[in-house]
Amino acid sequence: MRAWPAPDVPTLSVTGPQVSLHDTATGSRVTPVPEGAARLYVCGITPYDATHLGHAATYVGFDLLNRAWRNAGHEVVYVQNVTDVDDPLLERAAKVNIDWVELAERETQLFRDDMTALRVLPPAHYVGAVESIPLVIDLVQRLQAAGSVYRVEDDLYFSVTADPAFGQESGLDRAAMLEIFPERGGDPDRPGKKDPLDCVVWRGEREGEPAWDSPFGRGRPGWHVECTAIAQEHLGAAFDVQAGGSDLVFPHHEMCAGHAQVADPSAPFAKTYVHAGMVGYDGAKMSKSRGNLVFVSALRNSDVDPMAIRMVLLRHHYRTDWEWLDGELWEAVDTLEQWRRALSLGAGAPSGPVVAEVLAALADDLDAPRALRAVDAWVAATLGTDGLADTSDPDAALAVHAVLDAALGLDL
Ligand code: 5CA
Ligand code: ZN
Repeated sequence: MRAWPAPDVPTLSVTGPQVSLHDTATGSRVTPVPEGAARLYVCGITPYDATHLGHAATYVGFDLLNRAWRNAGHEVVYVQNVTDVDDPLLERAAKVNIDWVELAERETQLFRDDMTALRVLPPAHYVGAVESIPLVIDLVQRLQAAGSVYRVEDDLYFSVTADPAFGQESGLDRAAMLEIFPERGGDPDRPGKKDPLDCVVWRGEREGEPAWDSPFGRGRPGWHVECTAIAQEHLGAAFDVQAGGSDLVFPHHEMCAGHAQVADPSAPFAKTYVHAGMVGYDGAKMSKSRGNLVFVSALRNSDVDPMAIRMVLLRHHYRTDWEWLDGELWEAVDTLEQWRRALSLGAGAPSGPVVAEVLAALADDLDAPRALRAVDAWVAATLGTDGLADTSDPDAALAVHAVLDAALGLDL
């Protein structure tokens, strides 16, 4: 699948520090040491209603990792999927009476346009579920060969007990898993299952639903195998970071880890699991099913500067849950005006410390709010909000402009 165009990113004259991240699996801070290129997988959208600000926060959050790694001198191989066939997409298409392929294409294009406007670096491999069906079939066959797959009517299930490490990614106990599972696509009560937590890897054909030929009969991929198969194909085993919103910690990333572990016990799926907090609106998590959404495209259509949207997202640390407030957008519009004014002066307060602080903050578990505070202070000193403008560094604006663009994705 086609990704979106890459923005130009300036190369900085200083190298950033190695990036440390909070790892969900161990609950601790880790500093992944990429062997060769850094390998990153971020779970992509299910394209039936894109792109709300929760999605945008997650993709901008991991864009900071992509940029921090590059600024630390690593090459990055970034992979993202598109769940372009799954229950929620088919249900929405049926509800609004539109062909599911057309709906997926339309929403995926909208997502590309939103990511382009927000200056999110595109993945090297942007991969749809439909185009990955041969990969999924191959993975299901490997899981079968490992004795971890069984049939319930026309559907194939993955047996979670086949993975001795099951639970290691989320760290949840069984009671918590059983509570969350049905809320996130699971079917614990289906008769014939060996364990309520087992998940579908191949869903047999249903009337009125799309289906593809396979050695297990006509059907379509389950959700979790899709990401496992795509990540393994494009990133190999034990890649550096598997990422997504915190709603994917369980069951999605746990199942991905489980599939990979059973298919190839010699290596883990990913070395590190990183999760973004949930963005809410009107008192609840912003979600397609709830309908309390603010869309990036709607803001863009009302002529909101995409850099102001990006700035609001950056004001919140990627791991916190937070609520979208329209007032913060208008504050960001004002702040950008100030920042642009300071940058237009050319000379300004010394750039060395602010550049170093921005890079250090981002390498410290992607602390964008701290990075922005450093820039706020530089702008205040440069404009002399206390009556003492500091223009001691003749090339300050050039250097600050470059780090804002390269590290924070703000092109001002
Ligand atoms: N296609 C699957 C992943 S394979 C999926 O979860 N799609 S999604 O469209 O529902 O979500 C896309 C990404 O946005 C996921 O990483 C998800 O964790 C994240 N996300 C969804 N809602 C929010 C929210 N309210 N706040 C922050 N991130 C969110
Ligand atoms: Zn995924």
